[in-house]
Amino acid sequence: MTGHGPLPVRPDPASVATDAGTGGMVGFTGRYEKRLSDLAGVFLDEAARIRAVGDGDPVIYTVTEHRQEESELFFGTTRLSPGQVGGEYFMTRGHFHARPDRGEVYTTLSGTGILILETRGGRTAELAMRPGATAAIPPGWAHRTVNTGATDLVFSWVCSVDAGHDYGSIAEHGMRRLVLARDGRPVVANNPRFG
Ligand code: M6P
Ligand code: ZN
Repeated sequence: MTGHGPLPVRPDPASVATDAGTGGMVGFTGRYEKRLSDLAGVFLDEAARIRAVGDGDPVIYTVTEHRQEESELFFGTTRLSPGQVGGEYFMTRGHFHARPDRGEVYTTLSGTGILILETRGGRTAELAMRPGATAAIPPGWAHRTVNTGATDLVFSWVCSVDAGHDYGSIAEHGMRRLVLARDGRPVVANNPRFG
């Protein structure tokens, strides 16, 4: 006897194959889709969103995750379709983490886009997403991804299991910056709904 207590339970090491083009993961533990009908209030032009829901309600993004019992981290992929609603590119809902001391890491696997970030105190940042780009999202920064390309935007992410999602304030008035398509190119602009 050494006098030490029992060792804590730890997960076994695991390697998970991810398809960079689709975000598919072998042996994923969870998956969900968001269609345009799930994204009320996300786009400035709500009438355009409702029209597009009537025209077939496309899948906007799919989140696939791998979560192990007893691990403090989990990871996954998000595949975001190309397209626009009312002159804004398809995007995720965007969220703060419920825990203000938890960040996240994104690595773009395929496609191109913009990662929109902001703090509650009003700092903003936009980071280019292209294959191989890894973004450090610090604690306290809300994050939303926007697909500005003509193909799927696929990225992998790693996060603490206890980070949690806080959608409240962004669902209410959006983020400070939005990405508009002007003459076929992405332009970052101030959100007139904010504030
Ligand atoms: C990324 C991660 C997930 C997040 C997903 C969709 O994959 O940040 O935690 O859930 O994007 O974004 P949202 O939850 O804002 O709709
Ligand atoms: Zn997050």
